[in-house]
Amino acid sequence: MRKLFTLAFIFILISAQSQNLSIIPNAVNAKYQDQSFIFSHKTPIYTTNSNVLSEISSFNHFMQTYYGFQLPVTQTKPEIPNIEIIFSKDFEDEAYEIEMNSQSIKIRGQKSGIFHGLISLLQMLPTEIKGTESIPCYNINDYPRFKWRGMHLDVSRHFFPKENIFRYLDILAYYKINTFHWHLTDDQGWRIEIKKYPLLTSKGSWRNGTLISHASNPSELFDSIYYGGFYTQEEVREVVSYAKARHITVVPEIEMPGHAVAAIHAYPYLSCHGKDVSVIQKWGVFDDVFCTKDTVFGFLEDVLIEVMDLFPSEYIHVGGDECPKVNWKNCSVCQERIKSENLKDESELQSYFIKRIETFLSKHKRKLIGWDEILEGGLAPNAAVMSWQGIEGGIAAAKHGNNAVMTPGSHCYFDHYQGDPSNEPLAIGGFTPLSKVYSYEPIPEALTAEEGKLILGAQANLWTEYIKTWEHVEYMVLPRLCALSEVVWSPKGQKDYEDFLTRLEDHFDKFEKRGINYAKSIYEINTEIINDTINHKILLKLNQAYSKNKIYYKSESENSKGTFIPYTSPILIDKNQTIKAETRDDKGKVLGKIEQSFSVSKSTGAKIQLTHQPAKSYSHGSPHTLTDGILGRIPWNGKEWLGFQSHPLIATIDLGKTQNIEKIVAHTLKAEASWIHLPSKMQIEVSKDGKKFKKAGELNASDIAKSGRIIEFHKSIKNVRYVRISFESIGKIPAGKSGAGHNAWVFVSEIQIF
Ligand code: TNX
Repeated sequence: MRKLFTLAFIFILISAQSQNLSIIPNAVNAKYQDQSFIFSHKTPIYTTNSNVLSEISSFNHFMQTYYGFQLPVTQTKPEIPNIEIIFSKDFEDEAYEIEMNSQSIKIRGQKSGIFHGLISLLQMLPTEIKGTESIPCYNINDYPRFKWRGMHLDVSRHFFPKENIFRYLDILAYYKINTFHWHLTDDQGWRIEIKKYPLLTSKGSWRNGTLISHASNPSELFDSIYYGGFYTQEEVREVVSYAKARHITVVPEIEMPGHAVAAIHAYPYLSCHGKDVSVIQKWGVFDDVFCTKDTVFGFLEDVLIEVMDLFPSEYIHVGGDECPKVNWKNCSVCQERIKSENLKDESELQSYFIKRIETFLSKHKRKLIGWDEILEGGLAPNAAVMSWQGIEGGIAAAKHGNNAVMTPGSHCYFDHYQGDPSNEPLAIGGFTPLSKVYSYEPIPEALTAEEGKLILGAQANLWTEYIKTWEHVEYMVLPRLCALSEVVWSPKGQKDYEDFLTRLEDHFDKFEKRGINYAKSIYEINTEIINDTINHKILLKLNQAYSKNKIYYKSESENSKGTFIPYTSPILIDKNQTIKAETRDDKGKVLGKIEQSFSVSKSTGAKIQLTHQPAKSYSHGSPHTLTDGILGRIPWNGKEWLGFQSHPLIATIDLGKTQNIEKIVAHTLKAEASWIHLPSKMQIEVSKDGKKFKKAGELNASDIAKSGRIIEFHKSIKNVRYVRISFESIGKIPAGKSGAGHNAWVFVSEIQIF
């Protein structure tokens, strides 16, 4: 009987362990084997295939970095339990199999698959290895969903030395990311040595100071630090081979024809006007771009020859984004080119530019990839499109029969906030929390199954305008990269956010132990506004990803500092107040904090109708976002705003009963680098019955320019129940500004009525 009990106990113990497989990205198939493998620093890695020794050595490099020792490698069959690596051509590229029992761990696949299998094994090891560790056995069969699983890094806005890049590549490899998109040139610095043009780095990699205020702040503040740096070709080769050993392809990006000021500073003849320009010290889009004269193509071809020599990648990224056309309009050579090539306009000239470079690359057996603006004026025949402005670029490319990589700003921009901005380091703006990244589906619904095959995969981008330190890079990337890895690797139908979060906790422990920085923003409390429009009131609901922790909150108002009490149900917001809430673990340690202020007016909690819906990606909580008492903050956080690009914002607010009003205040946004402009007109109409409206007044562009982003309309109006407010946009963004030629966005966070 006792024996039976012991057996049952062991069984329960083992079954509990079976929950412990916390591989990210989740494996396609993993079956618990009811036994354990006893692992120690003496566990040998055995193989008879010498062609996989480099994968084993990369694995051992991880072992050294994370655990301080390497496993012995042998080509004679060990007597003791061992890890056996079996090269097998029966597997697709990158696919692998792990077969485990108490005596052996067998990993099979081709070279890349074996590497991924070793990474899965690495993830199965405990955070610390003290002596012998018992590892639950799983049989795993695993392969990727997409072949382009990318992570980008901008080293122009801020420069990071090669040691940092090695660390980055380790993180990428750990999550089975196989493409590193290295953004090497931009207006703020040229970062790759080109032997034929030494001034590119000696002059073009340095700037005389950097913007320290936020780009959305009209009063610009700069430091005066001479800032720069670049990679020698020797260092580039080291990076490429470090990546290769981890089965990562490095795709270099050399920006053209826009984002070229640093190169033009080094060699002024590259622009249309030939004048000296300084390396840019702030963020945005700038008019000085490469001219379309033959000498520029000669220069770019020389540069690309050296680049292709350094990077063996199938694709070479040539940027192609955000190229203002003003200089081309005033340039006789460019205008002559438009005529001689029979082009319609400057957009077609951009297309000519990219096609000419594509022809050059394909002569050298390489493929061109560029940001989705390369669709402007016609897509080059074999070019691949990186869809960043949304998913439309990817859809258009696939419908055209071209390949695409999806990296839409809404889900894949890791320079955006991942938590409440008041708790986060300063970022460019936006709101892309972990859950949003995890929810991303790379194949757009608009594509047929056949077209869907042209989507190579997805990628996240890390632009570094606001990211100066390496710790900050890691903070922005982790844990969002973990979510992305599952999006691009694991089967679509197998995704489960709750399960992912449970696995993620084990990775957090490992980050802590290994000194890898990461964001704990998911411990933060998420706020949800409940609109009780019948009773004309709002309630604040507090949620958290981890129910293990408890939420406490207090309300601060003009007359009270408040005291923390446990949160049990949604909080009534009936006056101006700030709710401060925190999550605490069972020991009382504060894990996450949030602060939310409310400014209450007659419109707070009111019924509201929009004539046109906001753009899908900026419609959080719509339409009550405009009447929830939350005034959008700067820098802007996507979730506090409604964004309109193709339709005007027309909102009709029902105050619930007839009353007198004195003032209307609209909280709008000006963030021109993100294409968000102040409206050009705001019109007010009022009504008693919701049917017949009469105009109460309007503010025009110059009134709005005077008032700035918080637009006030003063007028005493008696007996009003319905108020209709319409905003007009400036239309197309003017030349010289970011997004020129596209429709401007109008963003509004709140309409207050007093
Ligand atoms: C747009 S994404 C850019 C970059 C900026 C980024 C900031 C793209 C092709 N161009 O130059 O750094 O926004 O989020």
